[in-house]
Amino acid sequence: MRVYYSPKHALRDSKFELHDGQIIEPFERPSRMTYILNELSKRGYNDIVEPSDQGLDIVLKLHRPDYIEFLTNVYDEWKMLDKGDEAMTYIWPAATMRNDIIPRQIEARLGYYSLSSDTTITEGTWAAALASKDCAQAAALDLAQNGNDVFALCRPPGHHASSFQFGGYCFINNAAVAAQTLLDRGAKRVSILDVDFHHGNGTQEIFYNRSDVQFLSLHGDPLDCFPYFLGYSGEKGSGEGEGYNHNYPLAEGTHYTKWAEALEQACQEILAYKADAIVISLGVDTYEHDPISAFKLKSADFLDYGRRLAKLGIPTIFVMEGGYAIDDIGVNTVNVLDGFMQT
Ligand code: Q9C
Ligand code: ZN
Repeated sequence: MRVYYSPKHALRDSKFELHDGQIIEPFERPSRMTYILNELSKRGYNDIVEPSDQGLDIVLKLHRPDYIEFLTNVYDEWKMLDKGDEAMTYIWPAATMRNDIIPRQIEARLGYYSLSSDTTITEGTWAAALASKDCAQAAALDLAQNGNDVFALCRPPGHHASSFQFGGYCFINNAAVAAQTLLDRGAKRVSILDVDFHHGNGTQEIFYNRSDVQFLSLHGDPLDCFPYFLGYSGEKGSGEGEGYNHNYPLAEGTHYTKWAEALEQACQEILAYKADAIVISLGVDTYEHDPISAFKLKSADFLDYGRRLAKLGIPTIFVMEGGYAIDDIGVNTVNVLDGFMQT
């Protein structure tokens, strides 16, 4: 299986994250990629390609132009104002205030264009996010042209990024970029299956009223788990998109047997939809030792569900999302790919 990867991910190197009322080293850090690359090489995945610049055309079909312009310029603006090294905010358009105003002040705009305080913006963040998106887009083009299953080793991740908000360590929705690329290259129907521990709120929002993309997500029950305000089972899609959104919220502490039952339901929906291609939002933060998540999957379980995904018999792109148990992130990620390839 070919891997798309860019060393430019390392330009995203934030020094802090707000967590449990403290400032800590971010969970989403560059060394995550080192562990995955080492395991790939150990198991003979040597076809690793750096993508070229894929431009912004596809991105602008998914994200609002003012959001992309904001992300392009925000760090330079921030630095001109002599603030700290990393841009972050303290205010959001709360439900009791107006959300139809885009103020001038920079923290206010950071609040308008974000959904959480866990994601600062550093000097190299936008360059890294663009390179990450290029991995997903080049992988999708490869699949469209050659029919090969591919792995987009994206960092920063993407599934929390909505049409106009960053957060949850995400800026551009890489899985959405992969799906849109496949559609633009002739696919009629694409399923995005999100197996990251967290609900893919951004992906859901982007495609909520469309029928050409089916979105399915297995995740920690948002009553207890980030992103809290989306990902409930009653969210089915709207307008044209009604019936094309499927959420499988699962209780904290869920073990593989229960998780695999939900996966099986999602697989049946994908088959009924007759998807031409599948994008897997591959987060391995479902792992039992993940520091910020609450499922109980063991390393061998990743092999098992890789095999299940292969049985669908549909061309597949894996897009890297979360996973913060860094010592084991390589083994768990490549287990999914190996399980998929063995079948
Ligand atoms: N205590 C992904 O897995 N972090 N994102 C909030 C606050 C949110 C995870 C931490 C977790 C986002 C791609
Ligand atoms: Zn996650």
